[in-house]
Order: sequence, then structure tokens, then C-alpha cells
Amino acid sequence: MYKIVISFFLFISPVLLKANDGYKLWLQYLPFENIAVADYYRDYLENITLLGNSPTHEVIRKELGISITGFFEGRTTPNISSDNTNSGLIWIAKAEDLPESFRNLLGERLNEINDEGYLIKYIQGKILVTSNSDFGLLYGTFALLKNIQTRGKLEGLDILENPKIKLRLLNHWDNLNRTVERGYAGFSIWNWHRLPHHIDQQYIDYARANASIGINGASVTNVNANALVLTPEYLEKAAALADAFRPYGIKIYLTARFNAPMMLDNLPTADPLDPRVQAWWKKKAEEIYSYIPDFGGFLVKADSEGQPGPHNYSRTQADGANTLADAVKPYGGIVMWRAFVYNEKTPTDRIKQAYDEFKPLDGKFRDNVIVQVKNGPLDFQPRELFHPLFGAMPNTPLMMEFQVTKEYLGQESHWVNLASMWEEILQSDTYAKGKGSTVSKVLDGSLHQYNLTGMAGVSNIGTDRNWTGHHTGQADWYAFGKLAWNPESNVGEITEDWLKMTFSNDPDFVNSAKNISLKSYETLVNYMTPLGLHHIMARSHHWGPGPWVTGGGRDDWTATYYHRADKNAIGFDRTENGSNALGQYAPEWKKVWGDPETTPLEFLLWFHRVSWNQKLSTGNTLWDEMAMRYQQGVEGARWMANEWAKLEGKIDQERYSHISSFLNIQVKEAEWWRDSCLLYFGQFSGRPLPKGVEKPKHDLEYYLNFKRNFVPGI
Ligand code: GCW
Repeated sequence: MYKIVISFFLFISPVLLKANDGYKLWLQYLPFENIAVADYYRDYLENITLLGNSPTHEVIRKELGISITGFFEGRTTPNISSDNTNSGLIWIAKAEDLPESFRNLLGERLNEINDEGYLIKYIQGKILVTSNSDFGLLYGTFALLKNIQTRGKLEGLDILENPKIKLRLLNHWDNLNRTVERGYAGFSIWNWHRLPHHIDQQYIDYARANASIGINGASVTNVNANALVLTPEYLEKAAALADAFRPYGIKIYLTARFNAPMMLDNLPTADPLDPRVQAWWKKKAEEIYSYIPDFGGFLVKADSEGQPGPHNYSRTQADGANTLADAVKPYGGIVMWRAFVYNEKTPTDRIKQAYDEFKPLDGKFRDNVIVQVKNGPLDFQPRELFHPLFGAMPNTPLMMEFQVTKEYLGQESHWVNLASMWEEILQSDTYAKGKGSTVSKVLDGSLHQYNLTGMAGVSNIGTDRNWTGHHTGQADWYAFGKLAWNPESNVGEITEDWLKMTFSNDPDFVNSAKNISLKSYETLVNYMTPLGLHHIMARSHHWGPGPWVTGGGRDDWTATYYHRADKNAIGFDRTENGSNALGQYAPEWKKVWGDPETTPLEFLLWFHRVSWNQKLSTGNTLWDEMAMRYQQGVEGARWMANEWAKLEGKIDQERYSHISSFLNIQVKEAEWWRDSCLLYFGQFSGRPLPKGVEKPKHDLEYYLNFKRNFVPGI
């Protein structure tokens, strides 16, 4: 065995030769790069003891097999013993299954592991991976494999990890006909027509990938919901998915259309306080649990963008949520009720409406309801402030909704490290209980002692061979899982780990790619929405710029509603003199954001109307600063493409070229954003472009008339 491995490593450079379509995500288990590295891990990986028996143990056994085959390029046969008198160097077992001698060695530390947590400890020349549950053991195994994938040391390992958040979910906006709302990576991976009989390998690989980053739930259908999913025809299919996911610790959730009682059974009403409606939901819950005994619960979008809801019956969001919550309660189910409620008929500033509606309901929800709040008060814009509800609901568990699919951030073809944006939100201080009341502390329940905690990510996954369209979209999926496990995780480390596991451990590659990645977010904000601009994208498909979007049925879906540009000024006054959205934040923030002088430039036009000639802290006028930032964004995108070009040959050609080609698109689209926005806003400012800002390639007319058919995602 030893000799074969040596000759193999001497003659082949395995990473570069192999075409790689990215399907394996961060679970590449790339071959050890040289003999020394292989030798270091070999003894351990050839001597594994796995104790216990369950479908999850089978998953663990398989994963170890896949990884060892990958690390040694199939040149060693994984030999995993289940004999507890064995002399294994890696021991993987729940605490209750460990030999007593090991339990004694671990002592008190065992008590620190919670339900889903794990401990990896190097002790007397052996590595012990242990937990209290099968899923904890699976997470621990993946953590050990991550350590090897990133070429970490084994001696001295001492990692105790408990997830800080209980519900760690992907939300798929997937329709039953397999289109994906705001999906840019092909069609839905759920092939409902072939279910329940055919379980595609992709479902299993999806579950593996999720388990490897700690995701423990999936809501598989669009929040713009089709009631059909609650009928026996589809419940049987959903049950088959749930069965496939179960060993990986992933529960299934469904979206509930609020008027399902009317649509499916002709009830005359969906009033949540009507006893017939309540009885209907109870019966429906009973039926669902007969198919899926561990069904997670419902996710609901109500009273928003055409979805029915309690407003139709003059009831509150709490009335609606509680009726569904009572129905699933006997089975341990929960309701995730979205706070994305707004209406064009409400005259108030759109970004104030969710707070106005939910704040008075604080404490009025059942204990198995959690309110799901988008990161910002508008709608997943490239840069938003944190949602004011995070500072306002001490008595109602709130969960975060991030959008992993990049509806407003370049869709599939832009490289933007979303974790940077999420970190900014998670670290924001709400001041709900004084300084240090960060959004992450609200979410993990430590600030208000929530009984339920959660984080959801709107999935960017589709049938594309690499799952996410852009290879770097995989990083966003990965980072979402990591931040849901621990919202205080370090984004630099997450990015680095992902690069190593996905592409290569070559430090030159990792350092440069990490640098590109960490600069990508600010770059994108600069070429799309600098200085606090927001909602200036094209109508409907939301791809590309559309600062001119105006009129039509809904004012709150236009760009002019938000930027309000005219000859004198630009921006939305949200201070006391304007809509007073500012009033929804803590007094500490009112002081900072109430004055344009002290408002960080990132949020200037979010809160203030500022005249074009106003001198800013940078010494530039507002107009000049805006133009320069657009230019910087374009230069940033070019820099990203150039830096990437230097990495050719350091990873497989297939993924290298794919990313290069997308970077070229990104540069062009960055120019498109800059040129369109500066031409459009320039009409109002009436001022020339400052030095260093390139002249637009076309005139405004050209951009106004630039149309594309069949943009994906609607
Ligand atoms: O961002 C908007 C999207 C809609 C989406 C909605 C929501 C599912 O444009 O496509 O609908 O948000 O979050 O409900």
C-alpha cells in the first residue's frame, strides 16, 4: 500500500489534471498534495473506530469512506471498525457508546455538549469525536473532516461546539412546476413528478452538504404558496423527501397558503378566528403528521404582495399565526411567520410598515411561533440597515431571513461574498438593552431569552451542475450554514476554509482568492447603490439598473419613490422632518443618523435628502462623491478580474475559466450600472463628471431602451 501511494504522488499532480464541474461543492476531499502530508494523516485515517448503529451512523461510515477515497485517490481501502476493543486512533461514538475509560478521560467536558453539539478531543494519542446525539456525531465527523481538508493539525485538537441557533434552515422559493422564484441556477432540484418513487442522488448530496455545515431544516416550497402542496398527492412526495433527509438531521417544512381551507375544501372563509377554519387546520396538521411524523412546521407569507392573510378578515398577524400554531402544537411543530408585510395602500413609508404592524403584537404570539424578519426593512438590497424589529421584540422570538440567492446583487454572474454583508448586519447594535445588544445576540436568544431561535437563508440552489450558477455562490451557501450555527463566526476564516476545501490548499491561491472575495461586497455596493441609494434596479426581473423606473400600479415598486432625485437634491428624508423611519431605532442611533453630518456615508441617502452641491466629509460634493464611487466600483470589478487571472494554473482549468468568464460579465455589468446611474442622475445634478470618472459608453436613451427577454427568476 505504502509504495503504491508513493509512486502515485511522485508522478501525478492530481488537482490540476482533473476537470472539475464543482458538483462536489466543499466536499471535494482533494488528494493530499505530497507524501509528507499523506503520511501525516494516514495512520489516523486507516485506524478508525465508529461505534453505534443508526441510519445516521451509516451516513457517517459512508462519508468517511468517500473522504478517505478522495484523500488517497482510491489507493487505500477505508477500514472502519465497529469493535470497541479495537486499537483505533480515531474514535467516533456518542458519549453513551464510548468505553468507560474514555468517558472518564473526558470527564466534565461531556456535560458541556448539548443536543446537537460535539466534542473533538485529542487524548493519549487518539482523537475522540463524541456527542449526545446521532446528529451531533455527524456534525463532529464533518468538523474533523474539515480539519483534515484544510490540513489542520490533529495533535492537540480540542473543539467543543454547540450550535448557537436552533433552527438553521434553507428556504426554497421553488414552485411545484420546478421554476424557482428568484432562482438563477436552473430549475428546482425537487422533481415532484418523479417523487415519491424516485429519490435522486442530488437529494442525498444536498442533505450531505447541508449536514456538513449544520443546516437542519428545509422549507421546500415557495412562500408565494400553492395550496396543492398540502394535498395527499404532494404530501406523499414531501414525505419521501423527508425520509431521504432524516438520517442527515434535516427536517422538512412546508409553506402554507393562508386561504388553503377555501382553496382545497371550499370553506366560505379563511378567517383565523372562525372555528371551522381552526378545525380545518387541525385536521390538516393531523394529516400531514400521518405522512411526516417529524414534520417541522409551516412557513407563511401573508398579507404581502398579493398573498392572502389575516388582513382579509380584519385580524392581526398574531391571530393568523396562532391558529396555525395551535394546529401543529400537539406534534411539536412550529410556525415561522414572515414579517415581510406591506401594502401599497398604506400611505406610510414602506420601510416602516412591518415594524408598525408587528411591534404592537409583541408577546401576543403562541410559544411555537417565531417571526421571520428580513435582514433589512426594505427588501434584500445591496446595503440596508438592520431591520428595526430586531431591536423591538423582547417578548417574541425573531429569526433572521437572509437572501442567499442574489436577486438584487448581480444574480448568478457576480462574485460577491454575501457573508461580508451578513456580518455587517449581525454585528449591528440594536441597543435594545444598552450597548452590545447586537442583532446576533437577539438571534441566538441570549439577549431576550427566546425559547425558539432561528436563521433562514433563501436558497440559491438549482439544477445547474455546480448547484449555484456561479461557483462562488457555493461560498454563500456554505457561509450561511456557518453563520446560522454561530452568528459570531469569523467571516475571514469561513471564506478561507471554503476556498481550501473547494479548490486548493495552495497558500498563494488561498490568499489571493480570499482577498478578492473579501473586497467583493464593497465593490458591488459601489457600482450598484453607493451612499445609501436603494431600490434603483430594473422592474420586475430586478436584473440591472433602473433608477428611472417610475409609475405603474405600485409606487412602492418604483425607483423614484426611493431616490426622489430632482434638480436640487437626492435621497429620502427619513428623519423627524420626513417619514421618521428613524424613529423606529434606538435613541443612540437617532443621534447619529438624525444628522447628515454624523450619518456614515454608506447610509447618507437612506436617511437624508442632500443637495447635489453639498460638501461631504471626504471634501467632495455629493455629486462628485457619487460619481467617484461608481467609478471605484467598476475599477474594483476590473481588479477582481485581473487578480483572478493571475491564478490560472493554480486550480483546475474548468472552474478557473468558468469564474473568469463570469468576472468578465461582472465588469461589463458594473460599467452598465455606473453609466446608467450617472447619466440618469446627471440629468438632475446638471454637473459634469469629475476627473477620473470615465465617460459613459452610450447615451441615456440607449440604457433606457435596453431590454432583455426571459430574464430568469420570475
Ligand atoms: O424580494 C421580493 C421578491 C419576491 C419575493 C418577496 C418575498 C417570494 O422580489 O419575488 O417573493 O421578496 O420575500 O416574499
